Amino acid sequence: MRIKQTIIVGILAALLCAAAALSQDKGKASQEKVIVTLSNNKFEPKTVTIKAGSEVTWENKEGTHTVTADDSSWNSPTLSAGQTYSHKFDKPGKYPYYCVFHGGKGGHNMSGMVNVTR
Ligand SMILES: [Cu+2]
Repeated sequence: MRIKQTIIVGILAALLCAAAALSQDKGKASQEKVIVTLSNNKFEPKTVTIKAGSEVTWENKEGTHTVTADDSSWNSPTLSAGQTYSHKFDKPGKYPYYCVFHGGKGGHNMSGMVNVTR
């Protein structure tokens, strides 16, 4: 009986370790790289939430667009289809942005939001 119990406890402990390792990997993956796609004429997803120190990459699928911060603190060049732009967010906060051709400040038309958490 004792041996059986020991084996069962051992198996349960191993399963718990595996589950913990898996959930850690998931957290890391979502923290490292977030992709937002640009198409005519929207950002998808419109809002992303990331941890401070993470990088967002915008991939332009079609048309001509920009990724421009509402406060102009960061700004992509004009992106043609197939081009990408990346920006790293070190400080927690809300970072609204827009496309200068199809959107405007304050969430107008082609616009998006990056929420950066600790
Ligand atoms: Cu645009």
